[in-house]
Amino acid sequence: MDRILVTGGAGFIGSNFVHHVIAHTDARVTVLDKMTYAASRESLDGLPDDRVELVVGDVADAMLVDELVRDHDVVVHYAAESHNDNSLDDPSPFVQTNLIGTFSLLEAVRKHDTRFHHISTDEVYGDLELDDPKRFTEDTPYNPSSPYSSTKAGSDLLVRAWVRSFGVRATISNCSNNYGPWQHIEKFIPRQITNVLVGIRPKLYGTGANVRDWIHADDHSSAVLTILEKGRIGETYLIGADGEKSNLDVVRLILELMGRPADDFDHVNDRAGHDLRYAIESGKLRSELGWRPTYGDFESGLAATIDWYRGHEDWWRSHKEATEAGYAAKGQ
Ligand code: NAD
Ligand code: TDX
Repeated sequence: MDRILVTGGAGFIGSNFVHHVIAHTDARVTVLDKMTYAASRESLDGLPDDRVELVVGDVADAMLVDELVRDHDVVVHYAAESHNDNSLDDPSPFVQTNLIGTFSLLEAVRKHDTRFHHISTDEVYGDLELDDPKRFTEDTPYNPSSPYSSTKAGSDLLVRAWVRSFGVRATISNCSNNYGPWQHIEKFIPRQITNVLVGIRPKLYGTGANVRDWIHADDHSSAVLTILEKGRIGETYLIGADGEKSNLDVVRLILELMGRPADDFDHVNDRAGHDLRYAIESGKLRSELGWRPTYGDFESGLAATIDWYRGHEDWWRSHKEATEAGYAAKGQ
């Protein structure tokens, strides 16, 4: 693992992984990123120039992808359109990047016999009832709900088919909801933190009973590196940190940690097709590969994330107004 190509490495989770790889291995990293609205060059600040290179380009550009894959030992594929609400407004870039982009990478790793790891989401499994004792496992049938999750599910199935039909050396991981620094403020947790910081009441979709299973992005990165180092080719691993919380509880905790009354939020229009609950059973990753999360305590991870947004207003302030205007137009 001398040369790793990380697609989407200037996004929230991909950039976290690049920092993790530089800190914990001797590998050199090339980031391939289209630098969409969701990317941030600052998230790659402080990395050594002689070990990290940024190539601005599209994962769906087959010629560029082929040239880059040829020169790398491993590809870790984070690049995606990632926001459910955007996929409801316009699914087209989701189909293009998440499906065609994954296809072009698979064709290149097939040609050059390159190790491939595909980053995916628990949303491919659809949702669970609030009182369902079961959680998602590697054997749960696919049942995605949104344009976003259906394109991620389709990309997973492409990877599985390329493993079986062409012997591509690939693994897949499906992770639960991430939080931490550098997450775009369109997403739930940073949206509410930055709302409080600028004096807007947090906005909860529907009743707020929906449950998400939270994991810190640092723990996601350590899990992915563990899979690259020890994972079995052809296998899927679910990544989760037993962090189930209702959205209502998360909003109340953010308000409490920021010194605001716990009821100082608004209920707004619900998301169409809103998944009720995600929950991950990550026993396979833990027992087979020995991975453990380090952020056992969501509250302290959240408090650190709040501090980070407080200290990085220069990073998010310029796009706060436009992000909120987009939501306001939908009554959200
Ligand atoms: P993000 O939106 O913050 O970052 C995505 C990155 O991909 C951006 O830097 C963007 O510029 C880049 N990108 C988009 N289209 C591209 C293209 N055509 N070519 C090259 N680069 C392109 O997303 P994120 O939250 O960091 O998610 C990264 C990956 O992790 C995605 O595959 C997502 O499905 C998966 N995932 C996310 C979560 C989560 O909670 N955020 C959970 C599980 C899995
Ligand atoms: O303002 C809001 N109010 C609100 O109640 C927003 C933006 C969201 N929500 C709700 C919707 C969800 O139930 O909060 C929950 C989390 O919403 P998002 O941050 O949009 O995440 P989600 O839709 O769960 O998807 C995330 O986790 C899985 C990532 O965005 C995906 O990329 C990942 O695959």
